[in-house]
Amino acid sequence: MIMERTFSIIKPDGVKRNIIGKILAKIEESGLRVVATKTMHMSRREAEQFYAVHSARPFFGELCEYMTSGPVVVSVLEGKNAVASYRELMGATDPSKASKGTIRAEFGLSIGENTMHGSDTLENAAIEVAYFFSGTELVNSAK
Ligand code: RTP
Ligand code: MG
Repeated sequence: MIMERTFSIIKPDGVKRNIIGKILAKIEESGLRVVATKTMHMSRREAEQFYAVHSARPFFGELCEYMTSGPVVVSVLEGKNAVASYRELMGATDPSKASKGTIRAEFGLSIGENTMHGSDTLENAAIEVAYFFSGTELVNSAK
C-alpha cells in the first residue's frame, strides 16, 4: 500500500444540487483525506485543456460546455492507493452502470452529468493537481 495523491472534481451538476458536503463526507468515510479544496468556475480554455485527451471524441464540445456551465469544486485527496481507491468510490462513467454504493450510482444523472471526476493514473493525478493548485495551497496531511 502506497500513500498517493489524486485529483477530484465535483462537477457542475453536483454543485448545483448543493451536495458538496454529502460528497466530501463520502470521500472522508472511505478513508481518503482532503488536503486542498476550492470552488472555481472553469473557463472554456481550462476545460478544453483539462479534457484535451478527449478532443477528438464526439462528446468533447458538449463536455466542455457542461464543465463550464457552473462552478465546480476541485480537490486534492490523499490516502493509500488514492488513485485507484477513488476511482472505485466514484464508480463507472455511466451512473446506470455504476456499482451500488458508489458516488456516481447515488448521485450521477447521466453519462455526461456524472457528478465526479477522478484522475485515472498517478502520473495524470500529478499533472492535474499542478494544473489547479499551487504548492502553498497543499497542506501536509495529519499523520
Ligand atoms: P472523468 O475523466 O471525468 O473522471 O470520467 P471517466 O474517466 O470515468 O470517463 P472518460 O472516458 O475520461 O470521460 C470523461 C467525461 O466525459 C463525459 N462523457 N460523456 N456522452 C458520452 O458518451 C460521454 N462519455 C464520456 C463524462 O462526463 C465523462 O466523465
Ligand atoms: Mg477520465
